[in-house]
Amino acid sequence: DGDSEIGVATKTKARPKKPSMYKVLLLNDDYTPMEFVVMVLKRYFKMDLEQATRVMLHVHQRGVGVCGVFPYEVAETKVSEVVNFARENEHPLQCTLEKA
Ligand code: TYC
Repeated sequence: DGDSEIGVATKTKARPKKPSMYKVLLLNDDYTPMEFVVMVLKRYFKMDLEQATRVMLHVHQRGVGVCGVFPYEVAETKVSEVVNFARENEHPLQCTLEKA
């Protein structure tokens, strides 16, 4: 009588969403030495000296800059590592996250 659902295909295939991406931002301040910021960018964001210097100067001049874009957990870890490293060295450097 037409009520049977036998053979009716439904699209329920599991499709894990791609993870949301987050920008890791570096903020300018008046006290953190330029060489320290360059070292941070090389160490935690795998930049070479030229890239790191360019990003550091951008932040110095504009107030904020992007270090990289990562899945949430990676971005969070980078922020923690950078802030911990700065505090260990008694610098006020600020690093934060923003949804990309
Ligand atoms: N403004 C700092 C100085 O003149 C250098 C600096 C650059 C600090 C980038 C933080 O995220 C920063 N020593």
